[in-house]
Amino acid sequence: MAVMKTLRVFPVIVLLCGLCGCGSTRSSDAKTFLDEAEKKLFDLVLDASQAAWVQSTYITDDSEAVAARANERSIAESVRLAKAAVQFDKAELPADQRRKMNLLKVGLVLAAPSNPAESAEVTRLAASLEGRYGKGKYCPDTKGGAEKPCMDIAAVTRVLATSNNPAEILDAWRGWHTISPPMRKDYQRFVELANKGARELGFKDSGAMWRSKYDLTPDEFAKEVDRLWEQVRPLYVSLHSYVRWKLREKYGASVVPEKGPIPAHLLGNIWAQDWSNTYKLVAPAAADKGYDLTDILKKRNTKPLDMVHYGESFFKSLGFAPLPRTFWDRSMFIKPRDRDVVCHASAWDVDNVEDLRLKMCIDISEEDFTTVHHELGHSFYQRAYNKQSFLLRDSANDGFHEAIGDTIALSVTPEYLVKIGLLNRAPDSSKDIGLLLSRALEKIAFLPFGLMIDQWRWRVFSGEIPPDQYNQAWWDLRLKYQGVAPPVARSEADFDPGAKYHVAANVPYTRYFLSFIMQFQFHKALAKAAGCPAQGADTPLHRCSIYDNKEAGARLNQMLEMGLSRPWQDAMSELTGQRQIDATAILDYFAPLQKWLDEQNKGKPAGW
Ligand code: X8Z
Ligand code: ZN
Repeated sequence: MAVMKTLRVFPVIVLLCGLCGCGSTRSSDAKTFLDEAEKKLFDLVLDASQAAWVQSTYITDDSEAVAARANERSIAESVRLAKAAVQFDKAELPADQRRKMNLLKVGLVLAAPSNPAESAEVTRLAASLEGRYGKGKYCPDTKGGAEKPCMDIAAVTRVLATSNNPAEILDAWRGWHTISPPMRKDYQRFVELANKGARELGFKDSGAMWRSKYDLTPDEFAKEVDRLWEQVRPLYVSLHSYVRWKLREKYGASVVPEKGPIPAHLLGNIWAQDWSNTYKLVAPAAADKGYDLTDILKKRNTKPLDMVHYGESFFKSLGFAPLPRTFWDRSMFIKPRDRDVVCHASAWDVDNVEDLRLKMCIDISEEDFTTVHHELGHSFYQRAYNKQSFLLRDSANDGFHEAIGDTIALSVTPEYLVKIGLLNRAPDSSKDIGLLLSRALEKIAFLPFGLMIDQWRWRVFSGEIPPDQYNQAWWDLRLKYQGVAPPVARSEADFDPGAKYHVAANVPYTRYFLSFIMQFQFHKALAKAAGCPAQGADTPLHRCSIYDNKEAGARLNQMLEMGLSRPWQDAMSELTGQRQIDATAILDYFAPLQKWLDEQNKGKPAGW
């Protein structure tokens, strides 16, 4: 799908040299080629994005077909352009031209094969898989009993987040996983065709194409990811052991094992990717965090639009200009009553200039308060780089795009909530462990999930996981990385990966793993710019908010404005002084919690 820049595909352009194989070595030819390309790309992406917006906010067979065709046009042209760029491979080009030529080759998330029938087929499959996810509902079989309403993702999410009844939770978990078996055949075909397209562009497979965008080789990148996981794994294992113990106390020894994996439905989230909703179950009385933002927002009768205004105000306080009028006119903040939409939150940059939009079915909760900040991070990034030339209007790497709004959300501290009038008094430092535990249930719990999705997909694309092992391999990886197990037996009649949006919608996922690590590097650097440590040695990072600090805002903006114009290592260095993604910042942030967890876990089993 050609939508928010992070999901964007580069469409294309008239080929100056066609595919005749004639090599040009002149930088002036290259410049003409790139200029023309960027001009045409602009229109094609606009077409595809407008169609995709209608598709996602009004799912019908027709909107799907229209969007698939627009996407096909843009992808087919992108592929031709990427191939045509080869003619400049031997030319000595200025660094910016060389960079753009390379971006044409690695910029696609989906490469369609050049065969027109296959190109149409793969884009139709992409649209239909996402549509199926968007329409997904679990309709309980009432077997002649009282009728129960069908549950969409919002209803399923609510049960997982709030119910204390294991049978009810299990029913919702099992029910949501019935939306995806019908996707299995299409997904398998999609993988075949996507690989064919990627191979035509010279990549080993689609996964290798995804890994080629990080200013490193695909293999180097895979190693980086492994290195980062090794850095954070011990903290995850400590959290896992602690939470398993607490859940065992709550649900009993017959439901939660002493040593083995945690049943995946008990962690407060349908994918067990964010454990925040278990906070009330696992926080010891002496370590509560002192307030509940969901309760506060609900008691104040906060509306979805107010949630977006809170987010925008934060960015304005840093010195960013308000969002344009069209953002408020064209966004979708509430789930419409009369039609199917893709509720999964996303931020759109429809014209790649200033037609910014948010698409979200906002619920009044702390989780969605954070998600609004996440999405607006995309929006302010998109606007910050809109002065770059077209091919460079994107984040330094896709993890950066995901990290900006989350970095801001790390500044949603108790002290900040007091400042904006949502809280009367900030809890004192005796509540620090509660605050950190709550953050860890969101940030540390996510890490192995953020990693395993593409470990699965990379192997699916490479063929290491064949179609008849899709589901088994999925659960093997969930066990290996997350230490969770399915609550009921699974088989190859199931297709559990398809019950996650990003698999159905073909959105790469390693970006979130990177983001969850980088956002702590960014937060630390911005806190320093804002002078937080100067507030005294007793102002730890989890109490530091950069709200209202123009110096921090300016530093952030410097990095955002760079867009994709330089290797991500340069952008990272601009803000943090570091040239590596590095987990030291996240580990430092949670160091007091690690110590506390070690004490709690004494004498208890670790690992699974
Ligand atoms: O998909 C998202 C955002 C949109 S880019 C809401 N996230 C991942 C997910 O929901 O699985 C944010 C955190 C991880
Ligand atoms: Zn995002």
